[in-house]
Amino acid sequence: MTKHRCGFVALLGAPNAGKSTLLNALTGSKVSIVSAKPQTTRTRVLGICVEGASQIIFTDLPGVFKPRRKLDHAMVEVAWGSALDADLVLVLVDAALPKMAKETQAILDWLAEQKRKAVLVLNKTDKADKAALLALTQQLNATGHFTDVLMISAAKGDGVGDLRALVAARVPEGIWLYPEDQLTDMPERLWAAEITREQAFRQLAQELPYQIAVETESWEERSSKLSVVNQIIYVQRDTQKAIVLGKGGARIKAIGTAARLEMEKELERKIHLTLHVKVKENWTEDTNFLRSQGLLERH
Ligand SMILES: Nc1nc2c(ncn2[C@@H]2O[C@H](COP(=O)(O)OP(=O)(O)OP(=O)(O)O)[C@@H](O)[C@H]2O)c(=O)[nH]1
Ligand SMILES: [Mg+2]
Repeated sequence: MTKHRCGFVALLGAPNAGKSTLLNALTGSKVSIVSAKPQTTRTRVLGICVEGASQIIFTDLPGVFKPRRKLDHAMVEVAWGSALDADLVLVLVDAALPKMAKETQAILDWLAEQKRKAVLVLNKTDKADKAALLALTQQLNATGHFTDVLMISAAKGDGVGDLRALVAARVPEGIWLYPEDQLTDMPERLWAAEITREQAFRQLAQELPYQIAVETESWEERSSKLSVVNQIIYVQRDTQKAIVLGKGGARIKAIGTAARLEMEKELERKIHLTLHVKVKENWTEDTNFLRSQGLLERH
């Protein structure tokens, strides 16, 4: 009989490397939110895949960066902690950048310090210059920290199947921890709050996305075809509230419409979504608030 395998695989990388895009490509589902801005992911997001006799529990993580606020510290701690606990670490590198991100150097230092080997995943190869990609591969390979090097495009799906197959063979033998068809451990209410936050990241400029948190206040199943959802968008100051609302409420309406359409597509049911904006002064430094939002959860 084939032995079952099961293990945790951490996606470690600089902000914006494409970790969440990869998680979604691996699971074939919209599990984790994606935006063009760095520091989109704030918590550990599980994406569970079955490949042959292996159950692979991928953990999408916040990117690692130099933290300033309490929120940042919590994000970075989750990333390093989950990587430490994982059976296997994938280091994701944006190969389309003109030069290696400084955060990637911090990951190389961490691997050296931990005396750990990882799998190097060069992402965004669809956008990378061939000669630069070769030079980057050689530079990273020379560090001696990597057992394998894979080139992928998470956005296009290139190389994602090969990556899943490689990881399936590397996770340790053991019983499966989740039911066969489970995709993530994230509750629907939290996922829906993330979908709205994704729109905030996409539709609001500059620093504002970093001042925002979204919470699902209530979720009511009116029928098998309709859910009524109320969410709060937290900002830190009154001036930010005005920007989120926009002229005549236009901005919040656009955020709500886009988020609702995404929820309806994924959940295959109608959603009545209402968004409220609340000022929660300095919430990014507020331990109790961060804890209440699941942002101070340990790995
Ligand atoms: N061209 C190209 N763009 C990609 C690829 N993978 C991701 N992206 C883009 O890169 C940006 C960041 O993607 P995310 O998946 O949010 O990156 P992340 O590593 O999860 O970022 P954080 O959560 O902020 O740490 C988005 O605009 C993606 O569409 C890829 O293979 N090719
Ligand atoms: Mg992410």
